[in-house]
Amino acid sequence: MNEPAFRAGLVAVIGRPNVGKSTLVNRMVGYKVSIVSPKAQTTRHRILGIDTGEAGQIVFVDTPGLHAEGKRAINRYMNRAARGALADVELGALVIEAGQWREADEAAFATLEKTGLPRVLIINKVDRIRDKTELLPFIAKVSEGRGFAAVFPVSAEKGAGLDDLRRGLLDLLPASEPLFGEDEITDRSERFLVAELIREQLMRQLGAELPYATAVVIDSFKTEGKLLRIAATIYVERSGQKAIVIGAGGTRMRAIGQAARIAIERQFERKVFLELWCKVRESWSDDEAALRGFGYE
Ligand code: GDP
Ligand code: K
Ligand code: MG
Repeated sequence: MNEPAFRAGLVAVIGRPNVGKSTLVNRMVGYKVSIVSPKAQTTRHRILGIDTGEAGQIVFVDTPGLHAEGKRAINRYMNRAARGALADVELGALVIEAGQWREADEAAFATLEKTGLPRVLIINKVDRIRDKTELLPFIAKVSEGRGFAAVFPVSAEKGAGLDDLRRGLLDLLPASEPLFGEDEITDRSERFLVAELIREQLMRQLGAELPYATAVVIDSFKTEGKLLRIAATIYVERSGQKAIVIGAGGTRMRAIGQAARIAIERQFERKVFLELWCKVRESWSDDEAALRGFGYE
């Protein structure tokens, strides 16, 4: 008998904010390629996460959740990134939360359906369902008439159901040579990942609204022997926001810097020296030139 063919292809991971798309992609590739927080719009870019095994290579395309067509340039950028992720992929994976099908899930489904791509449903956060007998009727209800080629209940956080997911996705991908090198994990640079790890702390440590007014730019990134020496600037839109990011006597800035440094050290397995600045760039999130300068293009 012939060896089963190696399979490979791109899978767009879409869904409303906070269903766990980035957590899932990180878990599948075994590396943090995409930052995670309990806030919507944590993911701003289209990011590849590459999962290579014996049987094939799944290239996950993590996306910002689709938003109502916002007025601000950053929202248009994120929507372009989310829609662009649906171009040139083999498969669309809609991620939802166990037990929930909201209007925003319906909207994400409609976007996926319009592409005409083969699609699967990933039901994440099954760890939250105490009574597992509720899961089967839920699966039946949400998959009814929606044309999913397969349905996968998983917990990205607990790592449940992920082997079945991997096998199931590979079954739906074409026989193909690998699209990326075996040891490639993402299409993003180390500089980008560092900027994102700093932004992750802003998402987590700042209050409800402020994270959306922040962007992070890496000013310098140097390897000095075993040390990684990084200088970065956090941009905000107004001076009042700068005062909040810095905090009384610089306490908040120090806490952000320390948590980011620890995260970067863990991810890159080296000692890190991180110097953080905070600057105002008026209304950067609605300024196309500023956005390009900050890496949103
Ligand atoms: P995204 O906006 O869809 O990319 O969602 P994130 O990956 O940023 O996750 C949003 C929140 O859901 C975070 O607080 C995650 O820790 C949490 N989360 C993700 N996956 C799971 C899961 O399987 N179970 C539970 N209980 N929480 C999860
Ligand atoms: K999130
Ligand atoms: Mg995300």
